[in-house]
Amino acid sequence: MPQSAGSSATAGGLSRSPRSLRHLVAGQWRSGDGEELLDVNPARPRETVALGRLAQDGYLDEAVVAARDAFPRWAATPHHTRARILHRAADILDARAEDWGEELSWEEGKTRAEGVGEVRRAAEIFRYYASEASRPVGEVFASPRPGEQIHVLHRPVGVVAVVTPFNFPVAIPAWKIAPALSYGNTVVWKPASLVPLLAVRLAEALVEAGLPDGVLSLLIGGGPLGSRLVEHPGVDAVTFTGSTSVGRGLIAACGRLARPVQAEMGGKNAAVVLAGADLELAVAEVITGAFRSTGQKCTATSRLVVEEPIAEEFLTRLTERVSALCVGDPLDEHTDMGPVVSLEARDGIQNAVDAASARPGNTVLAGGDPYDDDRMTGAFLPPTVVELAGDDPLWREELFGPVLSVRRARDVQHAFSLADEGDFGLSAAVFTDDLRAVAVAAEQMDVGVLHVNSESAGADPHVPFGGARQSAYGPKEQGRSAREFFTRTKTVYVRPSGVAR
Ligand code: UN1
Repeated sequence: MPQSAGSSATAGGLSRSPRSLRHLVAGQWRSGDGEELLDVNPARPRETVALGRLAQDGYLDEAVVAARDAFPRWAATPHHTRARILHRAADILDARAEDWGEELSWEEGKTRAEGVGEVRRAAEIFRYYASEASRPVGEVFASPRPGEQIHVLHRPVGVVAVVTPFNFPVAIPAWKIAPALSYGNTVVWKPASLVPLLAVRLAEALVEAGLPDGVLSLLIGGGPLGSRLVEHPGVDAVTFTGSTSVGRGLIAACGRLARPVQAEMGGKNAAVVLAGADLELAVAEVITGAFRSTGQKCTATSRLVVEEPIAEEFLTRLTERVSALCVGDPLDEHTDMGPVVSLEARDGIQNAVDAASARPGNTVLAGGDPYDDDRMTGAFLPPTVVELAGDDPLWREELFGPVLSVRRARDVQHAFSLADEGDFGLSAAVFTDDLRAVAVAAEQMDVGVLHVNSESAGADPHVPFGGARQSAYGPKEQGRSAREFFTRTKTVYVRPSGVAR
């Protein structure tokens, strides 16, 4: 039985009294006196999760000045000291994972298990980058001139503006802020105003861990504040994850300023199920990829390509399982899928599904219609699968919700070319045990991340993450690639005087 949003008013263990939002500016917690900000539960939009005011204008300048002042000291702080703070922050995140994970679920709408898992994931990311600080900080090259050495040093960039999305309120900030700090940069961070509470929690963890004043500032605000931060004259580099349209605007602004920018943007990621694949495994992974986090991941599986000989059987098994998913209060332990982040997001996605199902030849295999029970007051959408007659806006446009579009392929080559259609190239999943097909996928598919026999989402902290084509701009995130963005090289020619030439 699907769970209804109203059936579990007491779900979860924490008090439901609204939390207070605050900004961290130059080492001080401030309440802000911009417009009022109401942070609501997407499952019950009349319930307030947190309350506060947007950052006022002067906060931005103060935060950037504090970050500039703190930079030389932080960059010169021994890496072990920086690493100790990151480790302590990781321990605090782990210790609070249950409570903060629950708040995350309450605020963002992903299930409680996913919320807790995300806080723990952020702790792992902090640990990884704490250790990263002990790795080599440069390379030594031979010189064509006798007696000389050429040293390439990696130095921090300076003040980094961090702009993060709503869908991973803690993990995405962690994989930007942790490397920024570990390599000796200071940070001014503007999270999505839809998930400000978890941003406050992460900043609290870092303050409690002993981060010096000014090294991190947190400003809660809307898009205009983000633009002013990105273009602020005191900022040296910008890292962004979010929508393609906002990302392109930031990239253009940074281009005008000749400012380094790293942007992770949209995806329209395909799962390709080939004849001969383990269908049980593929069904389970496609469902996880498409509907976990209510499909709100840039890496979510939003397209399915299935090879003709197994299409009927695969789609039957898939739709049966999708229709049985429990959609409801994310804090209820039986819930498989919570709401999307807001009523506006819900309506936009539903409109796109309605338009697609009205186009001739397209068939809704699961979901498709909005709820008419008590879930209709929340940002709930049913998990939806639509088989398309051919190319279609639903095949190309990122909806960022629980919608999977399907096409059938004549053969392996056709399957890979369908999967590569469109402007994005973030991730893909291929289900097969055929080594030749795996080799072709690895060689030909134009994506930044490829999974074989696992869902299209997921990113480990120690390996590069990022997309091809319109999905990303600038250096990749995570692993050693993070160093490329969060440091700049200085090439030092060292020639002792008196060397015979
Ligand atoms: C994941 O697949 O677990 O915004 C992480 C996003 C991506 C992160 C995906 N930058 O969804």
